[in-house]
Amino acid sequence: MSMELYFSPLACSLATRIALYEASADAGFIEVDNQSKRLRDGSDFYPINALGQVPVLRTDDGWLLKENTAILPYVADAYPESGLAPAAGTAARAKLQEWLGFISTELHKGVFVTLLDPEASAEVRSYTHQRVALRFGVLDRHFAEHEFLQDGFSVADAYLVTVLNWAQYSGIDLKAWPNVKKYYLKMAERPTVARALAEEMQLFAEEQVRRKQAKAS
Ligand SMILES: N[C@@H](CCC(=O)N[C@@H](CS)C(=O)NCC(=O)O)C(=O)O
Repeated sequence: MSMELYFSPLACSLATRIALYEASADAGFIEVDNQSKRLRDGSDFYPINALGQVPVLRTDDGWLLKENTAILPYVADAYPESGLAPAAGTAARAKLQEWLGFISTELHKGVFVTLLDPEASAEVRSYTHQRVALRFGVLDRHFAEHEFLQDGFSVADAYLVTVLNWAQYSGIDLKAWPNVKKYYLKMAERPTVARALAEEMQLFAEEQVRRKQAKAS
């Protein structure tokens, strides 16, 4: 049985798609409508994740794994030849976890979730925008001297390019952090990332059409 990823177009689950492409994994992809919490066959997503959130990975042994910070290293370890994570138990692996934690809590949840939420008030938005400079400054200084988050492309880069892709929809102009911008543009050109982004842009557009049709009917 191959791995299956429950995903929503352009959501954070894109990071795992990128990792699976990097690993040339034989994986399946199951689309979740994050508004209706339904799969394309109409079935309910909540039994898969009681929080109604993607990503969820069904492993090749058939059990379900949630949380980006758990799924991404799991995929890397399942395909060690892909070099997507340093070996477990090393300092480099601990640093990978540090980056994953930073991306998940300080960027994904700490900044982007609020800025992407159409229901967030102007006050909340303005407060969140104040948190951006410190966090993006950390990244900008890192990318002034490094091509990737670690020695080579890792699952942390897959996650980072996924959240940086939301900047354009969040009122964050990457121009203020030129090294981050350069990194994002370079990562977006990487073949696995470019493929994942193009596929999910198309799926996102199709999802918008379906939602419009459902509203009109
Ligand atoms: N703690 C989870 C959060 C995942 C998450 O925020 N997923 C978003 C998409 S990027 C989602 O499914 N949101 C829909 C919802 O919360 O209803 C993780 O890090 O994996």
